Amino acid sequence: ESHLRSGTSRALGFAEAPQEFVTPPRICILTDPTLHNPAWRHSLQAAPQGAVSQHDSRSFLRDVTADNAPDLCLLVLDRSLSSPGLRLLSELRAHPETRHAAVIVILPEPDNHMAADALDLGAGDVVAGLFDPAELDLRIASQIRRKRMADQLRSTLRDGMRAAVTDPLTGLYNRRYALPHLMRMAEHATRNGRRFAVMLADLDHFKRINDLYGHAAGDAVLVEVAQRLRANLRAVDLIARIGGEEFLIALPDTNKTEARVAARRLCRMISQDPIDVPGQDLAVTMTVSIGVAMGHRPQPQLSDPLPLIIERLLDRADRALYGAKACGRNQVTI
Ligand code: GH3
Ligand code: MG
Ligand code: MG
Ligand code: MG
Repeated sequence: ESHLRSGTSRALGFAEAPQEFVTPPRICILTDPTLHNPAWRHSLQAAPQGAVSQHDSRSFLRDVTADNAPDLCLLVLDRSLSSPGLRLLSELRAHPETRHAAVIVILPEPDNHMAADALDLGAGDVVAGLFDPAELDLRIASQIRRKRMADQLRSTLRDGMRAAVTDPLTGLYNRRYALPHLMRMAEHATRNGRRFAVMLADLDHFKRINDLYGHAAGDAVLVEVAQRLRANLRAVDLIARIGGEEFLIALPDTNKTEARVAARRLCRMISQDPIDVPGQDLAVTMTVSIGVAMGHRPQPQLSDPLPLIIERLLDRADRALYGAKACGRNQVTI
């Protein structure tokens, strides 16, 4: 018992091991208040402060937030609590703030069944019975190292995925994101018998901006136009830059009248205030033409494949846009 006690205290003390981590690791010891094993209770109470904190497992998941999300959970299980303990492990895996935490399960004595269950449920490591304190130090450090590497990989992937679906100039979504999203919107509308609207918005005589004031001025205008369009749509609406000066906008749960009102408002928001061109003491008045097509409420049994529905929808919006251009620009055709 004394071996266990001193081992735990030292391991959790982290006198040397965690120096390698730039951001101090956050370690949570999760125990059940009814834990029967007196050795554990004693040694855990001696656990040092700092990044290490001890929690009643029942309140921990209720209280954990992004700010105190752990890098590592030491889940101290008593044999008599095996099944709630393992349930807690599943809950750690399901909770958004603990999903990526490393977990080391500590068993009071070797138990192959429980160890296998714990590993199966996502524990990174299992320690049982009496153990060498230095070894627990190393196991903890190793789990944290792996967890930190996984964090880095996840964030790199997230950045990469965001970059892959974002237009770098305006920050809007790009075509690669927009089309599958539109497909999901159409599917949702079909399933729920709702209408939705698709708009293609194209700046009028945009080429002149480039020709008269240069490409950088054109870029600045595109950024401001994107900003105005986004600011005048709902959060549920999709807006993407799908061409040089062409934007795709999709409005779920929107009927024809509402779509017309929304499109006209967008036209007005672009034309009513001139756009400053940075570094040129100049403001240009831009206008936009918008073609709108309505997503119909299809008869489920007669409905065509989604990609075909989307293609036709965009085709109708494009023809409407052409109509708006032909009728003099700065207007909506629906
Ligand atoms: P219309 O009213 O018929 O749409 O006329 P327009 O001049 O807007 O249309 P056109 O398609 O002839 O010209 C679009 C121009 O947009 C041509 C291209 O140089 C410019 N363009 C495309 N992408 C960018 C960009 O990222 N930055 C800048 N500055 N210009 C761009
Ligand atoms: Mg054009
Ligand atoms: Mg244009
Ligand atoms: Mg165009």
